[in-house]
Amino acid sequence: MPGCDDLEGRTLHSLGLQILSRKHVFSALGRTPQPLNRFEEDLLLCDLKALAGGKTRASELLDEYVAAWAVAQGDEPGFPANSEQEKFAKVAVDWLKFHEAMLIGEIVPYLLLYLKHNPAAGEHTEFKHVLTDEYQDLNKAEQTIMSYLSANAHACIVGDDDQSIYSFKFAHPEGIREWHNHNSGTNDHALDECQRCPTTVVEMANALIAHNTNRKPRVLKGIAATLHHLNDSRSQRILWLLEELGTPYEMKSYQRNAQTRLAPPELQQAHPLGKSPVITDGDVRIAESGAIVDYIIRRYGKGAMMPAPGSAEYEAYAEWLHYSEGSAMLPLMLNLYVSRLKEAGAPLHPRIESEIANHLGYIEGALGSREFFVGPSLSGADIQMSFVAEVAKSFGKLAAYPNFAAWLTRMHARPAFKRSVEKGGAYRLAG
Ligand SMILES: N[C@@H](CCC(=O)N[C@@H](CS)C(=O)NCC(=O)O)C(=O)O
Repeated sequence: MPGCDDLEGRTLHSLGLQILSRKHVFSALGRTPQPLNRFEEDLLLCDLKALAGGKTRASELLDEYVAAWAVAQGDEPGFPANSEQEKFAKVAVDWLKFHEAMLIGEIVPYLLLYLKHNPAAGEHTEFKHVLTDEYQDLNKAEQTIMSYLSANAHACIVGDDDQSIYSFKFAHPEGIREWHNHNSGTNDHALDECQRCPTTVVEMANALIAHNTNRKPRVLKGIAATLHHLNDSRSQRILWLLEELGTPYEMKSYQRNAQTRLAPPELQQAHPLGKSPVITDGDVRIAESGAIVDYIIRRYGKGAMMPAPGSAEYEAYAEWLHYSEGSAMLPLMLNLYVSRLKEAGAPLHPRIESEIANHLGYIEGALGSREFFVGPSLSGADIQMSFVAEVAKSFGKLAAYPNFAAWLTRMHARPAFKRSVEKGGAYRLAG
C-alpha cells in the first residue's frame, strides 16, 4: 500500500524521548532527555534526603512530583500542590539539570510543556495522520499532547470509554466521550458488535458496563447465532457447519417425543412451523436448512466454505443448496411415510424407488471422483447434501452408489462432524 513504509507505531514515551532529543527542543526546554536509571535515582534521593526530612520522604516527594501533572488532570506539567512539594520539585529539577538527566516520568510532561508553549514549532505539523489506540486509557495531559500533534493532521482515535482500566494512572475516559465537542466534523464509527464472544457473554458484559458512570448508553451486540437443535434431525448438519467454521454459536436443545418422534411444542416458540433447524440471530430468524447454511456461511464464514459469487462454481453451489431439500429429499421422505402404510402403500413404491434411483444416480455421477461437491474444499453444498446421503444410507440404498457412499464416510470422519455429534447428542444417522 502506498505510504505504508512511512507509518510508525510507537509509545508516547518513545515519541516523547525522540522529540525531546532534538536540538531545538533542548534549547527551548534546557533539559537533557537522558533517562535516569533506577540506581542513579538512589543518588538523587541521598542528595535530597536532608531537604525532605529522610530518604523515604524524599522518595515519596519524587513520586508525587512526577505524578502531579497526571493527578491534576491539567495540561500543565508539575502542579506542586503545596510548598513542601514546590520546594522539593525545584531542588530535584536543579539536581537533574546539573546531572544532565531526566526522570522517565518527566518525558510526557516536558513534551506537553514544549508543545504548549511553542505553538509555531514544526512538531505541530509534522504528522499527516495520527492514530491513537486505547485513547480512554490516556490521562488528560497525554490526550492534550495527541491533540497538539494531530491539530493539523487527520486524527483517528480508537477506544472504548467502558473499558478504561488505568484509573490508577489517572486515565481520562471522558476524553473519548467529549472528543466530538472539541473536534467538529468527527466521523464516528461505532464498534458495537462483539466479534469474539457468544451472546450470553456479551449480555453479561452489557449488564456490567451499565453500572459505569457518565457513559453514553449503548448496548453491545453479540454476533453469535442461536441454533434451535432437535436431536437426531436435519439440524445436525447446521451444528456440523458451525463447528467447521469455528464461529461462536449458541445451541438450544429440543428433544423429540420418544413415541411419535415429533418435535416438542416449545420449538414453535422459535418458529411457528415447530420444526428444526431454526436459527435466530438478532432480528434474523430462518427455518430452512439451505437458507440457514447460506446465511451462516455469508455471515460468519469470512469467505470460507462458498465459491466466489458470480463464478460458475457459485451457481453449482447454490443449486446443491436448493436441490437437497427441494428435490432429493422428496422421494426419500415419501419412502419413509409410504412404508408406514405397509401393503396399502405398495402401488406407490415403484415410482418412489425409481425416483430415489434417479436422484441417487444423478448425485453419484455429478460427484464422480471429486472430493467435494463443489470446488477443491468443503463447502455448504457438502453440508447440505449430507442429510440426503445419511437418509439414503439408513434405508440401505447408499451402497449401490460408491462415490456418494465414500464421500459420506469422508465427511463423517471430519473432526468437526465428530464434535458436532458430541455436542448435539446421539445421532442415529451418523453410523
Ligand atoms: N426442509 C426443512 C425440513 C425441516 C424438518 O422437517 N425438520 C424435521 C427434523 S429432520 C422436524 O423438525 N421434525 C419434527 C416435527 O415435524 O415435529 C429443512 O431442511 O429445514
